[in-house]
Amino acid sequence: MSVMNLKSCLLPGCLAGLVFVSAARAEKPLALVNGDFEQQLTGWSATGDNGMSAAVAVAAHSGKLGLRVTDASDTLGSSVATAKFPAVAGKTYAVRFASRVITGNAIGVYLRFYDAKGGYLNTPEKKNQNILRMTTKDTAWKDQVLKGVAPEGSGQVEVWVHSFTKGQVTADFDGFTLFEL
Ligand SMILES: [Ca+2]
Repeated sequence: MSVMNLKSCLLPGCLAGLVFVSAARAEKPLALVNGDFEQQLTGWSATGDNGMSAAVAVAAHSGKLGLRVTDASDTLGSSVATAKFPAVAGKTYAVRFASRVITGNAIGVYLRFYDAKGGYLNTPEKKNQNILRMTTKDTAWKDQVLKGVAPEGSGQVEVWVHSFTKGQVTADFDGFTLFEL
């Protein structure tokens, strides 16, 4: 912006214009329910979790509860997923959360897109998985963000917290929010 334009921006009309541009670029929050685990696992699906995930006080980053995943198996993994939200092919989605590792690194947060028939569009075979994998260094609470572009044919998106079948890990998560950018 030139000095001339900056000066003209002192006028109320110009400022209103800036606010408008800013609003047009705003992220669109998706209605992820209970991303802070204050209502236990309400709104999350723990099907196939093998009893590894729980909302507990010791895992709280904010509020009173957070999600602790305790995976002490080399042959089973955990699974908690949000509801599925409408997704538009080509658009970028971002999940934000806080996490820390107690021990291990065999765990990640995924953004998974589905087609209209409920089929997975992100697979190891397609090499297009959106995964933010924890590292053993992440022992302090850290704000994380994982972004993913909805592939062709996308109809829905979900956030999935999954510890791997191979490997053991204990990790905490809290404060999930999901946005369409
Ligand atoms: Ca919390």
